[in-house]
Amino acid sequence: THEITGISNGKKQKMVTELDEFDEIFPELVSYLISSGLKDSETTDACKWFKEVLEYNVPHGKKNRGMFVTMAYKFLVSDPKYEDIRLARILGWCIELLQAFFLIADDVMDDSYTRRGKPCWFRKEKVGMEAINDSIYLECCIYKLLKHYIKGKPYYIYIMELFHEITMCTVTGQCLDMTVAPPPGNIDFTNYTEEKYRAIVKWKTAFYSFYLPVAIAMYMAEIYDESSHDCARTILLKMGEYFQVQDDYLDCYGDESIVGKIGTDIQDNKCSWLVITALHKANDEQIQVLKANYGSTDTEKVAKVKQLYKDLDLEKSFKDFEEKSYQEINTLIENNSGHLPKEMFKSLVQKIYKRNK
Ligand code: DMA
Ligand code: MG
Ligand code: MG
Ligand code: MG
Repeated sequence: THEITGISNGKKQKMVTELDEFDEIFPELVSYLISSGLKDSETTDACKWFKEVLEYNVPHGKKNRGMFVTMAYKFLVSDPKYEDIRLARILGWCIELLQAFFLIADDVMDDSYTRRGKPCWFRKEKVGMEAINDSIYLECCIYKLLKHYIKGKPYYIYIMELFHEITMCTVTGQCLDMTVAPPPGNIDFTNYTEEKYRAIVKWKTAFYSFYLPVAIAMYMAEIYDESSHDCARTILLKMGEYFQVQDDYLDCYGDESIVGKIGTDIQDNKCSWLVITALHKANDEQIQVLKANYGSTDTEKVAKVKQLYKDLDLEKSFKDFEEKSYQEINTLIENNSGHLPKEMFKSLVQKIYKRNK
């Protein structure tokens, strides 16, 4: 398939992976995005800055979302043309741009320190609140690329509208995430319910991380019918929920050098899967401990919350949740795929099951 292994002169050659092919396109997109502004001496300085914004913030993640487009497309079209695979990769980069746009803002809102093993963009001395404009710049790049590469294709308008709609979903989710938390010093867990949690993660994560890449591939394959999109959405939103629970778990239990970010959910008073589960398992006394220590940057308070998580054996709860979700997702795939290939959904789950980053 896309991996080329060759033995020549008794030496094993380097395999060209889908990730390599995906990465190879990025520099070309950067040149295109900044070239017009570079030609005008008035905007040269901004374009030089934007080049750095793109290079620092866009290409260094796991790139799961970006690569999901090509992965899904290959399942949907039996003999894809090279040129269409290339477009699938470019649209994958558009998702990576959307992600970078949200992450820059998310790190400001969450008061985070690191991202992908480096300081958050707004933490860089020369950047600061300019990060807000840079984040908006990255969003603009999506539409510039769509226009340049797919205008004229029958699916152009569908994919453009999809990006608009999914952006709206994600900002809605980010708003829920921010507004569920009461003001500091006034801890009140009444809003921290499972229903509320499900709503937050569906809107802030599941739409853009899972439905978006597959829906793009479906449009490219000229699958426009509502019922197929409904089938896909049902399965993919469930995967997205599972993915955000993993993210919440890794915020506290992940290895920083592997996940590339320092957790801040306890300090930020987040309605995280861990705190929801803790509230569910805790006795009255433990709930008091949680109330007294959650949502503070004080390292001793953070340590008390982590100790409580340990006492409640949330690691075990998470492992159980992971197994249960995996089963549920597979059942959904079996029963809800409609005319879509089950293998496409299964290979997406395999990419995230038991992930540690
Ligand atoms: C992130 O949720 C959601 C979006 C839309 C960026 P989060 O704050 O838990 O993400 P992270 O843990 O990567 O900061
Ligand atoms: Mg965050
Ligand atoms: Mg956040
Ligand atoms: Mg997180």
